[in-house]
Amino acid sequence: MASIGKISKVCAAEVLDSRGNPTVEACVMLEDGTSAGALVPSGASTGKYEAFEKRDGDKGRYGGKGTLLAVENVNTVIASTLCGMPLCQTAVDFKLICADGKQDKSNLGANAVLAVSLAAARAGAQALRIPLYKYIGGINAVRLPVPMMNILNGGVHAKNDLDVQEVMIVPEGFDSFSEALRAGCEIYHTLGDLLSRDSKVTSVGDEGGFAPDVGGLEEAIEYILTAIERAGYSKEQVKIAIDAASGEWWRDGMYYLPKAKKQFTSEELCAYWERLCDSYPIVSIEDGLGDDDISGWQYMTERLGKRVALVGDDLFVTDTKRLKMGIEKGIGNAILIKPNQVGTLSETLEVMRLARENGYRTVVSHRSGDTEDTTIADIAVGMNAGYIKCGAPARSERVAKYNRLLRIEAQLSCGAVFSDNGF
Ligand code: 2PG
Ligand code: MG
Repeated sequence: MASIGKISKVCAAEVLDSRGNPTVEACVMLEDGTSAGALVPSGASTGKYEAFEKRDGDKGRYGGKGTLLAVENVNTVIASTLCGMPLCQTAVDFKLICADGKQDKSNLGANAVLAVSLAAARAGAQALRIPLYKYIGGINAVRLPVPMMNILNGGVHAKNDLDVQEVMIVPEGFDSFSEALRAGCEIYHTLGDLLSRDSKVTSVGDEGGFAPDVGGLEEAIEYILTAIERAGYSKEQVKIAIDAASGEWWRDGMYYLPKAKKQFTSEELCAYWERLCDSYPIVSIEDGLGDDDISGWQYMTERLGKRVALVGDDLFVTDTKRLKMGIEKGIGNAILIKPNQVGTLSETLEVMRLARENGYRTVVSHRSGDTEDTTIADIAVGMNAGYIKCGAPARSERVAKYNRLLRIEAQLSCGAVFSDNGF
């Protein structure tokens, strides 16, 4: 039987993400010759409690965004910490956490740490000759996630007039992942046709969704609903989700929408979300309020928590302590999972387990600056997450995740389960 040997080499290099910014690619090699790599993504609307992403700060190189320091940390400190130890994921991640020593991983950089953590997992799976999702979840890893496809971009991801960052379709009323994905692609293409018919721009934002000027969120949703219908699907099959990323609007206890030039209190913003849910088939609102507006989140959860998923992204930052705080205070009912918000695979899986035990739904997510790395697809299946958010079916760094899920579905064959419970 195949077994996992000791780590013989750890190294890294600076490569590029989908915005042309540097990021870290790490490689872990084992004594038996197994070798695997992983790349880390990078966010734009980052929460203030996220783990620290190390950048060189040298303005003469990539505007200060170089990752040579993080790469150097992998090639020196991390390599000497891990080389010679047997590859056990939790032990590797524990050593990484200790080698950094800071809660936010600001010594070595969460980008350095995560690249190695994910590469170690890939090497482990490869050594055992099993797919990564099985390495993560064993024989329980059978559920394909419902894709939450961000087909209309705004906020800091696009230079249009929409303040809300993401308007997504959620094709959950289908028998299989591939049929759900097909519906999502057809709706995306139909939306493009509708926009160009109305002489709107069909250029795309960072996550591949269209980024037209639409005169507000309601109009954006109306366009999408028309696209769903024109593509031959119903509102029962395909729902709507939004990521407000409202932390970007929060200043001195108020929400200031920079593009619409409107301002709201927490209660007014909640009332707005409620009206929106009354009018449209919305199943999920992510970061409907900001990460420090805890009393606002309590109010929003009381008001809306029974009818929609209230997803904490910047609120929980994939962090066990933040989620525990949320559970205690009764805020939100779902958590976005981004491995680079916390820095290791083990911590990512731990927060997913905590969420499950406490009835919070999990949505595994890409970042707006992403790469060809598809690890999040395997995490979603390995942990039976239920949902994945990885952008529009456009741009290879997004499509790579969908393609990986198509391959996993084919591999699982009739053993594949597609989410049947819906938000
Ligand atoms: C989000 C993400 C991904 P970013 O807010 O959910 O869609 O954006 O990576 O810029 O934080
Ligand atoms: Mg978000």
